[in-house]
Amino acid sequence: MGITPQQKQFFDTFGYLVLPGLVKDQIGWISEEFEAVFRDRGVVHDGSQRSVVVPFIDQRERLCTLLDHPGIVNLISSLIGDNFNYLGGDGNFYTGDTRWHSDGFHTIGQYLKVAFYLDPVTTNSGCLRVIPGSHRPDLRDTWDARKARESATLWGIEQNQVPAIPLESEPGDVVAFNHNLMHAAFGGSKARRMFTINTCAHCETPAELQELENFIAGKARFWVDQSHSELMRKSASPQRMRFLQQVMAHEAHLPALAAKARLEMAEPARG
Ligand SMILES: O=C(O)CCC(=O)C(=O)O
Repeated sequence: MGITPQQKQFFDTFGYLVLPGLVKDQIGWISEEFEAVFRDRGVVHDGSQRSVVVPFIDQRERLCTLLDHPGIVNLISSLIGDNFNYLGGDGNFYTGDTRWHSDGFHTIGQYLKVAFYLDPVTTNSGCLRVIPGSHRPDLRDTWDARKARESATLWGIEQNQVPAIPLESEPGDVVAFNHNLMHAAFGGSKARRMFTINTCAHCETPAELQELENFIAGKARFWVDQSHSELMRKSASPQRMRFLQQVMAHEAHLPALAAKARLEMAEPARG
């Protein structure tokens, strides 16, 4: 149950792929578990700003099993290779618009986000919009699409008028995209439920490992000492452990960075 060569080619060319209904059969318990994470943590989302939990699927044993889901594992493996790294992810109640951005920019390695929207979302009610091709490193410095946040100055249009593809989705659909891809969302509710699984290709070279360690260092802003929860690791089968091991071996620098962040920040980051 992998993806077709054409879907892989589409992803490489445009930077994203939508799999309609990939987890449709499981969406009932996934939504219940989503709510349980926030309830257990005592997070009351009042709609004034984004509420976020990092790492997310790690918080509940059943959600951890999404990393064992054949459809999800096949999707990620088909896009970035076997033995990919699970990097954590976030669970969110989004509030309103998300301005144009990419999730960093990697010229080394392959970084992939898998997103699950738990409410129906359309073009003007908060679905993810993407600028196809904006993930390409060779275009980064020559194509102004990466400056979409400056649309008013550059092109005299609001951010929600920037030409883009809206990835409208129903609960149970899965949206995968390259971290480099420019994305945004407009017109969503003040309690838009969405969570992600972040991954990267298994690192083979010193430069790729350094990039991985840099990515892990960025987690300090969430005040976490490790990338995965103990629950995620303790409940892992040997099959799942393949996705955890390289990250576990390369996060020794994180606790000191998180300790520093706790001293310097009033609260963990919200994104
Ligand atoms: O759904 C949204 O509002 C934005 C999602 C996003 O920016 C992300 O996951 O990086």
